[in-house]
Amino acid sequence: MHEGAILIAGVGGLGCAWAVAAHQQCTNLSDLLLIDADEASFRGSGQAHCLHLDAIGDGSGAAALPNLAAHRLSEGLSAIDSLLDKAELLFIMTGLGGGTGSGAASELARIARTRNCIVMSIAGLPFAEQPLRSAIANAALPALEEQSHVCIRVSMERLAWYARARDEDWQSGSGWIQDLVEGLVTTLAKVGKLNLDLMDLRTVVEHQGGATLIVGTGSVVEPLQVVELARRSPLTEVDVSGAKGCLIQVEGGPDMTLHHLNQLSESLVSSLHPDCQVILGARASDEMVGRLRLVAVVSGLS
Ligand SMILES: Nc1nc2c(ncn2[C@@H]2O[C@H](COP(=O)(O)OP(=O)(O)OP(=O)(O)O)[C@@H](O)[C@H]2O)c(=O)[nH]1
Ligand SMILES: [Mg+2]
Repeated sequence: MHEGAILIAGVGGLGCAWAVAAHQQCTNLSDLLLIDADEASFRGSGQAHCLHLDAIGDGSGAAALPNLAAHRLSEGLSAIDSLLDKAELLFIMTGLGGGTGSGAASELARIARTRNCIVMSIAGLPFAEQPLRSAIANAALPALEEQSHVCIRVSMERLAWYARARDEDWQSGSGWIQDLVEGLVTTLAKVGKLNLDLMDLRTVVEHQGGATLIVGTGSVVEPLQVVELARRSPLTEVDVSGAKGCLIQVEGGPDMTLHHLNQLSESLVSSLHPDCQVILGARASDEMVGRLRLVAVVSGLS
């Protein structure tokens, strides 16, 4: 892995599924690390670095024991040491509510920060009708938020709802998680390439307060509708209008113009905090012809 590298890590069963799906969209720009107590999570992910936390010795899971999982992670650390040392940006994907993700994700974030990594976590929150899992998740979330520069909460309920609407599978992220990570990785890889000051990125992601993800897709002839969709799309119950930091990735086909880009970003930014810091990235690809997609992380929400 080269200097300034981007590492996508999945922790726990759901986190590994999200990470594998997200990494597939940007294999050349990032490395993949899978961490779980259940070896089934590593199957069919040939290029991944895998860390097996065999907490109870039967290969089946951390049995809803977060502390055990965190402990196992620190024991297995030497195996992933060099990966963490070289990574400049770490995405941690996890579903909270079980043992492995709830225990090991925040520990991974903590260790990565001691190596001066920027840590962006995506945390799935359990369905409301799972009280035990919700209790474990609520207990685990503060540590993950504290150890991450940005922690994006994703309600699995909303994810499942969007997945049904898109006819996709929520357990692999229903397309959203992939869109998010691909958008971010391509934006951030470009930030690195242009040699923009990484401090800019740090200030965007270091804003105090909540952070979430918004996504909108639509026709190239109606760019403002794409923004409107994105504004109504946050994967948690928050109002994004006061955001103080914003990382925007716009994608379109070869028919996307600078005017489209300006329209999208100006319309979105005008609804955020007046002093909002913005990093904008754009990418054109043939498969997006006739369409526009906006993916953004907004931070500094009150
Ligand atoms: N309803 C439902 N929820 C699921 C399903 N799979 C995962 N989840 C949710 O996702 C969260 C995390 O699950 P996993 O990723 O399997 O947990 P883990 O981190 O591997 O934890 P352990 O298996 O206990 O070590 C749970 O709290 C559930 O709320 C599923 O098939 N159905
Ligand atoms: Mg599991």
